[in-house]
Amino acid sequence: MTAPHPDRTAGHNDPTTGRTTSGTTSTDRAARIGQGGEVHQPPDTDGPRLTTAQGIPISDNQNSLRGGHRGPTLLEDFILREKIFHFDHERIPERVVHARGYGAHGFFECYESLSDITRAAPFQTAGQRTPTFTRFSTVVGNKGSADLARDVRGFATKFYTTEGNWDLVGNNIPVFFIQDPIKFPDLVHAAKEAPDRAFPQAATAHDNFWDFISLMPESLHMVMWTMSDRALPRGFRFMEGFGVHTFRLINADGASTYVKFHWRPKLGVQSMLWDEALRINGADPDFHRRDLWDALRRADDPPEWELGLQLFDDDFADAFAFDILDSTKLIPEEEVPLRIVGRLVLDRMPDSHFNETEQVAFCTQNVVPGIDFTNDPLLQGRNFSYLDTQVKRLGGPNFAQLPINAPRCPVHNFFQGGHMQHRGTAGRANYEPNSWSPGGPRADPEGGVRAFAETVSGPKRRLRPESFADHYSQARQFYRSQLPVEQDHIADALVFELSKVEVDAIRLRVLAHLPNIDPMLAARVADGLGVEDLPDTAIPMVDPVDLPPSDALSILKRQVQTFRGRRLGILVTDGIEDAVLETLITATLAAGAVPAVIAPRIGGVVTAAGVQQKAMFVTEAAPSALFDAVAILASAESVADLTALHAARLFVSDAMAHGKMIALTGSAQVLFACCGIEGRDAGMFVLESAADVPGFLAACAEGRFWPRIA
Ligand code: HDE
Repeated sequence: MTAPHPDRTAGHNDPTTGRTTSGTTSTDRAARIGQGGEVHQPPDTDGPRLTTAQGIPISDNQNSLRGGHRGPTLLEDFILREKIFHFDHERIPERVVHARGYGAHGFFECYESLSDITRAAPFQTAGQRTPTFTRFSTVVGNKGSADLARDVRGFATKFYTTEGNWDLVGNNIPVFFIQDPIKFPDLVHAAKEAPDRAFPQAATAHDNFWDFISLMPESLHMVMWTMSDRALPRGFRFMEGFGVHTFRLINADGASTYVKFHWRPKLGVQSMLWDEALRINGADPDFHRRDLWDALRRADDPPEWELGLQLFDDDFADAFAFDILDSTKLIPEEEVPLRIVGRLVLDRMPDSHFNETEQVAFCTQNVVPGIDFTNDPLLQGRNFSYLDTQVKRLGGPNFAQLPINAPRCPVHNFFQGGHMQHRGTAGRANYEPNSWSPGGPRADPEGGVRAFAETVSGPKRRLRPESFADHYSQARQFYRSQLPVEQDHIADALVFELSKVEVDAIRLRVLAHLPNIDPMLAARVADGLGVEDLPDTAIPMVDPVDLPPSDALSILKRQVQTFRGRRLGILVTDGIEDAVLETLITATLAAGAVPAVIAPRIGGVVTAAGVQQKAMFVTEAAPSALFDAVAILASAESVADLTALHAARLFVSDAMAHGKMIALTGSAQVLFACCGIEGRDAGMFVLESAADVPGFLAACAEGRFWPRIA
């Protein structure tokens, strides 16, 4: 990539002042751009020459070709036409789901050789690194929607292995809504905006979605997850990832081991509150992408996940209470613990969002020798869909030749032609077998990818196996594995979503399912909606059973105690003590977190010692929801600057309502009093001197101060 030449970007007419900005090589020329007469710009001496797509040098990038001084623009102006033509075609169809995404390059490092269970290239040697590209996404919203929609997140990783590309296309939730791919278009239609009114976008809080759910009880397990805080991640760096389906690992002898893939974030799983999400979607709709961008610019803090495998055999599969081919079910970690086998590190943003993140084409069918499919019907359906959708999106069959999709190992075949082909077969041999010399590539019976020789038998029918019939037991297990505050959030989310449903019958049909999950949950949601009498409970195909709670399903039971990678918002006024501010900033950085100074004016404040402290945010642009913890450093003489500001009062009352750890100077208590907050709870820390900072930051590592809001 070539950086734009400063002269070329800077030399333009300011439309408001009518004056031309400086920085051009010729003041005379700059003054004349956009004014009368011809402007012949000499080629820049220290930058490349501007050309058309055909490489023809351009003499004037400011004026189109006219007949006469004030005459018509000429059709002959191929430079104008080519530029506009190319602009007109800048967009490609957005993904039909997972349209809004953000990606980064990185690598996978294997901790130990797994050659006894798989011959897959990334798992052969301890310490071996495989380059990767990972794309995170929301599912329902369009490309321009906000990051903190209540939604599932995609977590897709392309491994550029020495034996071809392996795509692990997963989500941050380990189960899926449906059991059969034939229902996928119905699910997505129901979840996206209604076709007549084209709203709501990026939200499932509407009649169509809940109508579908109420008629498809198999979806209720995943609905418990999407109503939980898992659907409101703090950032991509704080999400788990799951391959969802059961796959196979195949070793060099052809032996198969079943596997489920799990990504574990090093920083722990962390989520936002719904009320925070509402604030953030307004204040910073790019909250998640900005978080990843910022993290990658801090060289010392690369986002990292560990890869865990759940490995099991046919005996376990036969004995397990559910069908391992049913994607609406998970295998609790208590039954099959994770074996941690490697780590994924993201270390580089794409040079171009479009070229890489938009054009990356994940296909679940991309498996390498040593990894194989199972008969999970959903996975089989996906194997068709992903290839098909890439042709539509990327315009032809040669998308694997785009740099982001191209394997980083030799590619040889007899494919030819098609849109945008630029890898030709050399010579005459474009078929096989042939008797030419050289005759081109040949199949490798030993080293080539081979399907596991599973025995397949039985009548050809359209049916749903009976082993898929229990739709409620794991939904109940999920709900009952949560801490009370997490259960509250699930109930609140159901009340919110169902309150947006306009048709009573749909709402009641959803309510009819809830007693099968948990009668108390049903009663709470009915109460929250003001429904006096619960409808008759839906009759399950198979009666739900009580499964043991699984701690791994709760975010808070597994919380990682660290402030690393988090953000501290520091609201300041003039006249604050330098030692407190400096220590707070230094200690926050030392904890691996990021301090952000917020002030009533972006120019910042003047400290007690007369130092100008610049601000990163102006108060109105920085609701406390954007930060993991906050500090309010106000001086006695200037605290009135904050009490007068609605945004500052909201900053404080939101921080309290969202259970933030809060530090404050004695003088800042005036601001709290303005918000009706008297006294202090154990999540509030007075910062009178630098010595008070460590205690506060230690508390920040605990996350929220739940007792205040639970
Ligand atoms: Fe997808 N899904 N999906 N999906 N999916 C797509 O492919 C599909 C499913 C997932 O960042 C599409 O390139 C079907 C489960 C992710 O580019 C499409 C079925 C899981 C991404 C498609 C499923 C996923 C997609 C749309 C049911 C978790 C984004 C654009 C049989 C394991 C990848 C595209 C990226 C994208 C089809 C179910 C995850 C239409 C038919 C289950 C992370 O092909």
